Amino acid sequence: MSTRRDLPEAPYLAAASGLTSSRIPVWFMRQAGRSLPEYRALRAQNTMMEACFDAELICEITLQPIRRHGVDAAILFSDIVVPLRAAGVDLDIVAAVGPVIANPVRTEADVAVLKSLELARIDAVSDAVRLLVGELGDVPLIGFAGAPFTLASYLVEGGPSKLHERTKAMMLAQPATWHALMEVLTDLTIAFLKVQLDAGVDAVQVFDSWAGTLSLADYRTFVLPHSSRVFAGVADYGVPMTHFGVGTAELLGAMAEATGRRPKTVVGVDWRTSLADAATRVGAGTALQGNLDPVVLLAGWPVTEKAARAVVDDGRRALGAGASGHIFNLGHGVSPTTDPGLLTDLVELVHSL
Ligand code: 1CP
Repeated sequence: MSTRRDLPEAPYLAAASGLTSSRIPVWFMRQAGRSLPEYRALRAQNTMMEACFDAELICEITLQPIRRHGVDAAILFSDIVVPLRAAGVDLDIVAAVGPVIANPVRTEADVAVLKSLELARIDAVSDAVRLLVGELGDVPLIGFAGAPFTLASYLVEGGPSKLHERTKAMMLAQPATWHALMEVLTDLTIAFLKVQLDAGVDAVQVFDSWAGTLSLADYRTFVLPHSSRVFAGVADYGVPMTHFGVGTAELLGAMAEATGRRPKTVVGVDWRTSLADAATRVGAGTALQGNLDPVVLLAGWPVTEKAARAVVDDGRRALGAGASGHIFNLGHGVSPTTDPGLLTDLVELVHSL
């Protein structure tokens, strides 16, 4: 384990740790990426996969939104499928589509093949983290991984999906195969987070973006034990850990449970649930992150300003309801068509409140 930076003044780390911060911290999921012209210029010369396995490019793309927006945290530029690729799964990230898996995982035999996978070192990722820790000054760096369910959804469907039908069918009809797959993915997720933590990231976020497709009962039976193992597997590092998903109103309590409700845990909330309501759902002592609807930014500044002020007010109510901190974010990622100037203005506004 490497020595980590000590950033006691960083508002993001303070809010995530339940301490008083000097201002409301703000960062944006997908802040690095297609909304930025400087990102599109770099990507025109490199495929997404090339970028994800090149330390200099990872570093540059991670820094772009820091320079431009003055956000309170950087998120490592990578993707949730990078550890699968590094372990030898044949996949690509296709422009305007997302991850596409050459041989989707549908049977017990397919899972058996995955079992032999092991995450070796991912030098580009560790080198990039070390470079970034040197470049970022007092801005914390968030590492991340996909949660086992969301990774499984790409592997089983073969690519992006709305209803996750094959994934849920496997889960319900072949529970032994399902749990075997989730075991493998849990190990891979822990290993990918450790690569980043050992190289020096200051916090981690686990993206279970598509868990909201499940009922609470199915989440508890088929997902929670595995996601809990992810958080338990990296808890010893003692850094803030965030658990995020979309459409998870009914799952927020269980998602908080998966973090182990250790000190320094954060639950991400989308725009469908008020932060005050989320605070009662997750239980006292957990910080909340969110939750401006990313589509609001497409409606222009006056609408964005009003909605952002409402999120900040809601965050204050959440603190009153027991949340240990509030980190301002969108309820999901920045839409590629967002005017980046509005994101910069939004950071300034939240910092002024
Ligand atoms: O700020 C950042 O962009 C950080 C880097 C980052 C992160 C945290 C990327 C780069 N991807 C992710 C996580 C990720 N990847 C998630 C979880 C977060 C979320 O819900 O948004 C998911 C579900 C993916 C899978 C993925 N990769 C998608 C979604 C597809 C779908 O199912 O709808 C897409 C479009 C990608 C490609 C991708 N990843 C990242 C970028 C910048 C891009 C676009 C690549 C390009 O065409 O330039």
